[in-house]
Amino acid sequence: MSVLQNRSSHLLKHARFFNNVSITRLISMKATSSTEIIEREKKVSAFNYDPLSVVISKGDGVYMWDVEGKKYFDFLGGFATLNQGHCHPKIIKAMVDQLSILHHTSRAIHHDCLYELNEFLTKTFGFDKVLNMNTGVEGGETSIKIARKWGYRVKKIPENQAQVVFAHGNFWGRTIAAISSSTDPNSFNEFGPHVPGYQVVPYDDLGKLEQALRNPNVCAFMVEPIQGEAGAVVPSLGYLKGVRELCTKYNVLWIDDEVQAGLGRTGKLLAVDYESVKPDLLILGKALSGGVYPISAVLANKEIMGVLTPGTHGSTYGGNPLACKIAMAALDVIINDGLIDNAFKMGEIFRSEIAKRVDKQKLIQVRGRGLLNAVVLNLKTCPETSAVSLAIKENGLVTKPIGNNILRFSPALTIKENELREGIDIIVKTINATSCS
Ligand code: IF1
Repeated sequence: MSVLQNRSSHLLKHARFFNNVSITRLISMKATSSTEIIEREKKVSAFNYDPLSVVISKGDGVYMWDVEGKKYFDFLGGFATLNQGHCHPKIIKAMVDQLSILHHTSRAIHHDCLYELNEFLTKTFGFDKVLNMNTGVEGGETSIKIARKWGYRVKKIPENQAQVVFAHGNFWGRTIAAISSSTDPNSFNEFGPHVPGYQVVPYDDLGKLEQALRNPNVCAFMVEPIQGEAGAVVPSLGYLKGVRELCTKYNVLWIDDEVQAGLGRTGKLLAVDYESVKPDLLILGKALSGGVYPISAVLANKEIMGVLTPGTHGSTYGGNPLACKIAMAALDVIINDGLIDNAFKMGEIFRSEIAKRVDKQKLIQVRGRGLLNAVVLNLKTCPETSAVSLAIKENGLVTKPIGNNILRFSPALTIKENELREGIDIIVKTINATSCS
């Protein structure tokens, strides 16, 4: 049977199905249990995730409820987007108010919300210009395009010879450009050919970085100030200062990926603030919207951002009025509601309690800054983290493993001390009760 005949018979089958079952009746065949929802979701969804077996139907602050009404602490935080917690009233209000006024125009015309957000962003982070995008990975792609164009126009790198350096263990998204720099086979396997002009050096190794930056064709070094996906890997004190010095010395743009570590997550406004250094390009995402809507941004000074001229970059939704209002509210909550200091204080408690109370035979390391933390388990005495995170979920706390022996914890920065201690109790008791059967 030809492809066309095959396609039409498929459509016919579906048409017959739809004739008998109206869309509303289809939707009204609502699932009522987690098991049924998971089953039905699996049937019609790509298997690019293997989610924890919990079906959430409500979130509020640091809490979530599943379809059976069971309450959980959310220590996953929507992949560290929910710095402000679920359904923060200020952010929801900003979104709802704007939604019925103007939610999209495209950047082919001006609207009355972008100037406010970008004035606030440039003032808050100390850069001249903002380029508004949607997802974190678009922020990374945008930064690499700017860096390459700057390389050709300003550093006079020969056309198509520009090199971008990345750190081993980097993760900045799932596009072809992003996975081309990945050192995780799960991310890059069988997606080749990969983007050329990339080089990877060890993380937290200034010697190896300097060797790479000596190449006159290097236009940029893109790095996370704390590696999120690698499991909250904190570099040695002085690394970020060293990155700044080497990038200045070799006329290389430092792209600081703060999509996960930024916006208060590590107990500072930006993770680079721990060493009081400033990158050349800053990427923000995730909590820039409080997990309400995809919003990202790239910040840079005009001599760098100025290489982009009309028509050389863009996005359908980037900088839309709804996103601007949401981002303003999200930033207001982070900066004015004490979330940054709270993240610092709660992080200190989290790491010291875990280090003190988890069975020494089971714990290899607890690491992180602020409320971006990871617990590294000893697989000689502990089951794999997929089983541990399931047991922790049964005890009322949701988080997600990274690999087979790391648990990452990124609760809302609004968490109160008593809530944090309750969550720590669940984590400690569950890990200590596990056995390597
Ligand atoms: C997945 C991790 C978290 C990021 C950094 C850019 C991006 C991310 C430092 C891209 C995205 C997400 C993607 C998600 C898993 C999740 C993640 F485990 F992969 F690392 F949060 F920890 N820079 N991270 O962490 O942002 O385009 O997704 O908006 O792809 O499975 P995005």
